[in-house]
Amino acid sequence: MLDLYTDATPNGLKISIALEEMGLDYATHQVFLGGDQQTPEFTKLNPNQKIPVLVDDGKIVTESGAILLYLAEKTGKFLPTDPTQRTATIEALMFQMASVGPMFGQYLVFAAAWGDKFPEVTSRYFTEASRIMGVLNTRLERQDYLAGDEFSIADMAVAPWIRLCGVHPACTDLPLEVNSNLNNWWRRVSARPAVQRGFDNPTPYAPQKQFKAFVSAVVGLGELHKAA
Ligand SMILES: N[C@@H](CCC(=O)N[C@@H](CS)C(=O)NCC(=O)O)C(=O)O
Repeated sequence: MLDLYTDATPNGLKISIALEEMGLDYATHQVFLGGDQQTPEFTKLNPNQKIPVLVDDGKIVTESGAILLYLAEKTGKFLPTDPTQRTATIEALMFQMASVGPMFGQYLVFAAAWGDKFPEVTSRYFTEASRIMGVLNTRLERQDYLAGDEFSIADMAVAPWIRLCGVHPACTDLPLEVNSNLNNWWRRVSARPAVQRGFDNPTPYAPQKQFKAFVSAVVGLGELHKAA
């Protein structure tokens, strides 16, 4: 049995997409990121106190990139066996983990959580997230998917971040339409029924509850941080 500890955030949704695309049975345990990630029970699953976490018959896997690789190995799906294509897939996945996620994440922290209190910092991350979208656009010049001609775990990793351009108020100015290869890729990927099911699991908490609690617990503006 697969147990997914998660929430409706980009890193969590990557894994919902993978589980849906791979046709695996799993139970979803929604973690409220307003502090439940800091409980002793959750910290036992992930000492880094972040979702997602996958538990496969007692085996715990953390870090969304590692979980995607684990599931791809387990099912033999969405990670090519050909060495060149496999390397391209891992390369694109690492680019997501090291660049797309952290830069979009920091942009959101300064644009939304800090309410653009430090415009120079917001601008630095907006510029960097925009540049990264250009890199993805270039990668997609001669191929339909991020690692080649086949949809892979690299596409699953990037999709929830690009989705933000349509759903998060702070992200609507990010340059999706002008990066037409990336925009076309987004249309292709987001049209997949399993990707859509992944985006819907879990159902997000009400935005006010989610946002306030997350800012308080995580971003350094709340009681939990003062005590630390
Ligand atoms: N590198 C980690 C990052 C995970 C991560 O940042 N998760 C966020 C949600 S998207 C989280 O749990 N934040 C809660 C916190 O930082 O306390 C991964 O890819 O799994």
